Amino acid sequence: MSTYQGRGRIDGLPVWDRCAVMGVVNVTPDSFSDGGRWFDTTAAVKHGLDLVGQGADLVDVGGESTRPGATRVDETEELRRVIPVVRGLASEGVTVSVDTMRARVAEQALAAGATLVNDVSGGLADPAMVPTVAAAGAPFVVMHWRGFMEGGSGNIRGTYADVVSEVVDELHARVDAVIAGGIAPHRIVVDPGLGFSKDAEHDLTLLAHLDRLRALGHPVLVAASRKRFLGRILAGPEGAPPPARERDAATAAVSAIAAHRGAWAVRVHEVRATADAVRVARAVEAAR
Ligand code: PMM
Repeated sequence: MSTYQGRGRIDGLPVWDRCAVMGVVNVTPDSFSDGGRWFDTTAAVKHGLDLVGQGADLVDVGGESTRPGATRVDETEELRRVIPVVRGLASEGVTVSVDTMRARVAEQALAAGATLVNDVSGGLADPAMVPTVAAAGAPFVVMHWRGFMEGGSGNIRGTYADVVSEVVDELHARVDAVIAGGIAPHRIVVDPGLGFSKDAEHDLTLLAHLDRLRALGHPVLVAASRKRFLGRILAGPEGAPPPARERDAATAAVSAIAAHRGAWAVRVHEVRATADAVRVARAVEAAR
């Protein structure tokens, strides 16, 4: 028996019979894991198509780095980076998600063919975001967010007595607000926001309790790809963390775990191994 129905269905998106794979295209010069590599429309579209060829079910296009200490790009520049890439991928039939905190970027991306809005601030950074997504009738990712991360640690505001309960409660409140703002419940995805105002212990604890996030009743997106907590695990207590691009096998391991635990989708930079991981998880589920 498949546990698929437990992942949830999202109005406005295709249905996959397993954990979906969201490939990442960062059209930025400075993302921590792949900054600068796809900072050109043609290269970014080609990269997105390559990710689909490798097994991505949808492609997440972002034009602003969210890494700690990153300065915000202005809206005009974000639009310039993102919209042609969204249009190029959507015109090839790719299901595109737009990773933005700005309503105007979301609106124009949806007009250019994007299907899903992925906002790491869960609608908090731009008060126009929720009404815009509601008016468009688009699916919306609500990530757990405690504000912009200044400085180098990424853990400002990251004090928790009980990280799982606090993240679940804060996401619950955010989901209620987003629904009150007019976004239909069946269009809402939740995301624990790994690495956002969280340290490695917090990220691991959240992954270990994915069931508590699923109990919110919305599909869960897990975005662990190449993140700092994986560097910490691989380094061991004394060692230096390997660079972001050497964390892909660890990322695929998280993908298998997240898929097995009922995540709706995993967001990854390197798709091939994760595409295999979610298929293995699906086969194991089907054998139950
Ligand atoms: N993390 C990053 C960017 N976008 N979106 C969601 N929904 N969840 C995340 O955890 C998330 C995100 C930062 O990673 P990147 O700079 O490698 O893309």
